[in-house]
Amino acid sequence: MTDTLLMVDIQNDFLPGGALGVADGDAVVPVANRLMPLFPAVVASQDWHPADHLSFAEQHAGFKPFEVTEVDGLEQILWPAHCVQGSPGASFASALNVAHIDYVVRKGENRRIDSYSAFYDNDHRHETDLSDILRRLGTDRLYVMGLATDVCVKFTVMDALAEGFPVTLIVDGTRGVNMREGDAEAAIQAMRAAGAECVDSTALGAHG
Ligand code: VGL
Ligand code: ZN
Repeated sequence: MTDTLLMVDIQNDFLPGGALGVADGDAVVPVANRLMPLFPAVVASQDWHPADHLSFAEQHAGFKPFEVTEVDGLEQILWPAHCVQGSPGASFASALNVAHIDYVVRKGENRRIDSYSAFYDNDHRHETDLSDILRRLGTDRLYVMGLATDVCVKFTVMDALAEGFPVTLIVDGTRGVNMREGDAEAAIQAMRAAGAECVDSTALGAHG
């Protein structure tokens, strides 16, 4: 039985003080560092945008961060510029033990479309290598943690379940953007309703 740990977007820009800082986001780093050695395989996703990505508010005259518009007919939340390819903010959290990461999956590289899920872009047109990697590893269950609960973690978990991977969400290994109060809690409930098992990291020991 192979359990794979998937760490979603644990990058400097999503930590407090970062370009799109998530409150208490740095709290997931020690959880990740404790869990990685317990898993036979560790995959990390990395939000990886070109500097002119159309999810950035600054690319849309008259719009401010966290306002909503449309890009190519698809609703787009406008974010502060973040995770620009090669920038320090796009690097994995400085305190993250990156030596334990076996595979990195980058997403959000196409200027015209955002990619919350680590599997697909938001229009489900382009697929990353994540499914292939998980199948090659023989993944029987995917353990998911990271940032942010109500954005990239949620979309990744929903796609993982749709791809047929049983999912365990490591709840204390996630933190949310909470654009509206309660978003992260609602996201956890939605993931649970879709079939994800929810656990606390302290319940996890060594994994085959
Ligand atoms: C994310 C907003 C924009 C995330 C990425 O990783 O949750 N959120 N890009
Ligand atoms: Zn992004």
